[in-house]
Amino acid sequence: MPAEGSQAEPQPRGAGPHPGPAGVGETGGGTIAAVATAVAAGAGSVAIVRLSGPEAEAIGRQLFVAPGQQLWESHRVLYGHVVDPASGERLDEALLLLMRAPRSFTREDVVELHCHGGLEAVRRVLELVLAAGARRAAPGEFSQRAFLNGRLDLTRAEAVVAMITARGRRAAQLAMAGIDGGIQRRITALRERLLDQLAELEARVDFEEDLPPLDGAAVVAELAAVRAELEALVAEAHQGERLSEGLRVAIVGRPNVGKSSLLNLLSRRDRAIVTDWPGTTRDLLESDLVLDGVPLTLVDTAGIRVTEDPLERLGIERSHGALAAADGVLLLYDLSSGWSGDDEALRRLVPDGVPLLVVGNKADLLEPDQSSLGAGPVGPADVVISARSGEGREALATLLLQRCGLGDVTGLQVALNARQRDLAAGAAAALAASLEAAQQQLPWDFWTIDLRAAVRQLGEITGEEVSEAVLDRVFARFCIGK
Ligand SMILES: Nc1nc2c(ncn2[C@@H]2O[C@H](COP(=O)(O)OP(=O)(O)OP(=O)(O)O)[C@@H](O)[C@H]2O)c(=O)[nH]1
Ligand SMILES: [Mg+2]
Repeated sequence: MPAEGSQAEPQPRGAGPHPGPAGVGETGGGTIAAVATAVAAGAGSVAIVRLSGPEAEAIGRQLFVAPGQQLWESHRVLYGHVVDPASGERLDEALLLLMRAPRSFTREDVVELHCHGGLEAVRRVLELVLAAGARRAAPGEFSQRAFLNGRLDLTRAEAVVAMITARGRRAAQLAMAGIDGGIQRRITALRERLLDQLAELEARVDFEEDLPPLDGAAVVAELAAVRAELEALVAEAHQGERLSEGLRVAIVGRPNVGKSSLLNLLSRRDRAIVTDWPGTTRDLLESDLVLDGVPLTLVDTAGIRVTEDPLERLGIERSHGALAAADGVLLLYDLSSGWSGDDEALRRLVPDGVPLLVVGNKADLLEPDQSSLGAGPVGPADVVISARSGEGREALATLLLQRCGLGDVTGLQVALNARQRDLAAGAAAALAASLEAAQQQLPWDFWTIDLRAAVRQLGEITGEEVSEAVLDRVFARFCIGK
């Protein structure tokens, strides 16, 4: 396992990569290069071309001209120009950062060329680097090298991807916990507890007579405790997944109750057309926003009613579709006209199991003495708001996230991704089978079969026990340049 701070560990230059974990082969080899930053026309002030491998420095020296007495030292920034050695043409003004092995992300020699952003200069610099002998990096190949060279475990590498793709503050915080090794430490600790039990059991299989008797109840208790922790991690992973992927929330209600106004209020911009004509919204309108750190796709829908207008009818059909596809529903009604049979009928349209929040809107139109909940015409609102004045926005946000199971995620320390979650669930199931063997008082070696399977699956999470094919699949999901 990579020890924290192992970057600084002394190692002779050019000693080559550390051996990877058992059973894992090397990737293509050679020196790889890619653009490490997002590339877009006319955008981004800086773009980075990154090289890693034995030829990185030589290629850098070939293409980069640093004026004056600047020294080519590791971890020092050089100023200069990228120059085409064939034509002498200056392609860009740039900075060059050299990080010699093993003090780099990949533990190989790394050179970064910090060029100007945009498309053209960076594209030409990359082509020059490739012409000078580097090979185009495959997706995730830098991270794969870092992993194979023992710089980081698999969970840390995957957490970097989670950070890059995080859409909200809470998802980013969880990604950071993974980068810090939160997942690796939790899983490794559980795996070691299982290995301790496995060692005890296997010793008894071979040398029962020579050893003190094994306390079967203590083994069972320990396996059950690890299993419970794994199941908790699996449950939390679902929360984490929703935090990173975001929720799809549909706003539904009768015409004119203020759905589009609510979309505008929550997205803090004038996204949807609002008029006092019932039947204004005809099509689904989506808005991506972040509510209390959680990414949300809010869907405004056409007000649902019986109508002869064919266009409006099509819109209403789509409203029904949005209801079916939602992770959560805001059912809006107009407090000033009260809760009606039509609103009740709409509530019954919300599929079972979909979190629903009944929202009373236009609170600003209520008389002060009408504003308490449950009093007659005010209706069954879970929360009362005014999309016009903004009153009740915070309460609605809090309650919506609560209903969707994301109310209190401050206790969430780490979140496994889908791959890690499936393995943790598999390990928990294997432990259940092992406990079953214990319950039936089968001989020790029956306990160990599933216990060994559980240990292997946890090892696959951190990358200690993982096949090359699995690794290739994991890193192929990374972006190029990472
Ligand atoms: N007083 C008051 N008026 C509101 C409030 N919210 C919306 N309105 C008004 O109600 C009318 C309808 O608002 P919309 O947001 O277009 O309603 P909608 O539910 O999207 O309507 P459809 O698209 O036709 O289904 C507009 O005149 C809004 O200004 C509110 O909180 N208070
Ligand atoms: Mg509308």
